Amino acid sequence: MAFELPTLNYAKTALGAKGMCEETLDLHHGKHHQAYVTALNGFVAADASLAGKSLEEIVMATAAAGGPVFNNAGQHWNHIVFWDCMSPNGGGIPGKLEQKIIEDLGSVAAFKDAFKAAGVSQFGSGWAWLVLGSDGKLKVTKTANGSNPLAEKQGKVLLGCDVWEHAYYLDFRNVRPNYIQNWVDNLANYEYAEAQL
Ligand code: MN3
Repeated sequence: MAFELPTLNYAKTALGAKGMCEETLDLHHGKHHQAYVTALNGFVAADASLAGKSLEEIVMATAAAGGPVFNNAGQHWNHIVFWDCMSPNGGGIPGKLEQKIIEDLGSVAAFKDAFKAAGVSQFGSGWAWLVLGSDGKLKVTKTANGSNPLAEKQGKVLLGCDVWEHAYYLDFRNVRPNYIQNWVDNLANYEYAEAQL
């Protein structure tokens, strides 16, 4: 069965007051993400060894070699997470997650600084992540291009923020630090993150 573009849990106008406009979501979801899905389906149709595999299985199977199948499968997986990691009611951190952040990362401010630093220091395109490591501790990581914590065995993803230019250029122009700051302050769906614990 072919992979499909997921439906957003909110209207494309719903994040405008939070710093992500309708045109950004229109292009990012409807064009960029759709292009990854279309490309991935083309590769699967042309390669019997990929047929019937889940998205996670394709990401894991192609992680070591990299290349176009991995890039498009990784980006499909990353964007499925990304849409769920934002909310029109984003920004508020529920108590259980807040306590875990304080225990493992020092403070909410320290978490936000680390997340912003990860995203800003990702040279070129990539992602910033909040993950639960195999040691049971939260950590902030980053990955390049279409890679992700699944492929790099960094842990279970709680939050993922797209720092490719297409994610922020209409709303924040070239100023990636402001996009990420706004993302952790106003857009991030911490209820989703807490539910992953
Ligand atoms: Mn993207």
